[in-house]
Amino acid sequence: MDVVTLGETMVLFTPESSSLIKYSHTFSRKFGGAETNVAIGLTRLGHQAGWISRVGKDEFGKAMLAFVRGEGVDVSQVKTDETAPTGLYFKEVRSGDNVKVQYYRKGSAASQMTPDDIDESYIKKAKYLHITGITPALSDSCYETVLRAVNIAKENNIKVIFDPNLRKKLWSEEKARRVLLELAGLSDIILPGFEEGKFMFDEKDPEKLGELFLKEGASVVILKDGPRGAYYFTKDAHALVPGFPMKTVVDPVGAGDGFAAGFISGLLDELPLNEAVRRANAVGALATQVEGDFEGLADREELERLMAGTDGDDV
Ligand code: KDG
Repeated sequence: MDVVTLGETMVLFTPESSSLIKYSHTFSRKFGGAETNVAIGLTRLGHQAGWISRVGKDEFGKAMLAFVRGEGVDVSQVKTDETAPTGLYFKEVRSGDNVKVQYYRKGSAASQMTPDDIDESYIKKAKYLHITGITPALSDSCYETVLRAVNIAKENNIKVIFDPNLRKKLWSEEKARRVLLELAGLSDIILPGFEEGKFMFDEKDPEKLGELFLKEGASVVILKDGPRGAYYFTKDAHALVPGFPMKTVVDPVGAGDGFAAGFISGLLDELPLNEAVRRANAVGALATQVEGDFEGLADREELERLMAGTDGDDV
């Protein structure tokens, strides 16, 4: 196994008959969840990824498991919760950067995860553990579950990759800041967005932010700055790696997960840091070109076309 991740995936409904949830009578049913988005991004690039979670004992849970399995992600560690339902969410994209989400995930199956859901031997098989700041926001037991996974990884020299993925709808700002900083302090590689960095440290300068994250103990910090690209920081070097600006953005949700998948893929392929960030920028950019949280994640061919500048040459 290359990467193990844990977190909630939800059934995602997007309006069909109007672009607004309020006026739409029909919705298309998809799936979305930051951690499975990353896992799917990795399998599309030819890596092995496993997902730890819970789904409800309902038709949505069955469909979700079949779907994620079909994308090549190992779902052997996903439990079916006997009582709590699979979580849902609705997403409305008004324009490229104006997205509204409505969650129906309180008390969901995934929010019932406990530290006992983590099989130590499963995490021990991985090269990287990927976590996000969404899972600890779901419940106290989910927070404990993330900590157990991180502790197992650390005891076994498995690198922890942390994407803060701040979701203000899920918890208070004060609690979010405290827990995100705690997890940053336990991680080897941190992938914050620029806004998340500002939120966590109340600092706007990218270089200072990079230093602040490194001081938490990570060896690599990648600060994402949207279409402009991303900065990487280590104790010896830092630089901005330019992004791949797209003419339009169809759906920005999942771009950060695409970025994470591209970056981790670069690490697994042992690329130099700047090239791993370039790959991350490319996968993130492609993810914005298609509706859905993970549908636009690239395979190797699509990735190479964008990076070679031949994207769109098929017509
Ligand atoms: O990063 C994209 C995710 O935010 C989306 O897929 C849904 O996991 C999700 C969430 O918690 O919002």
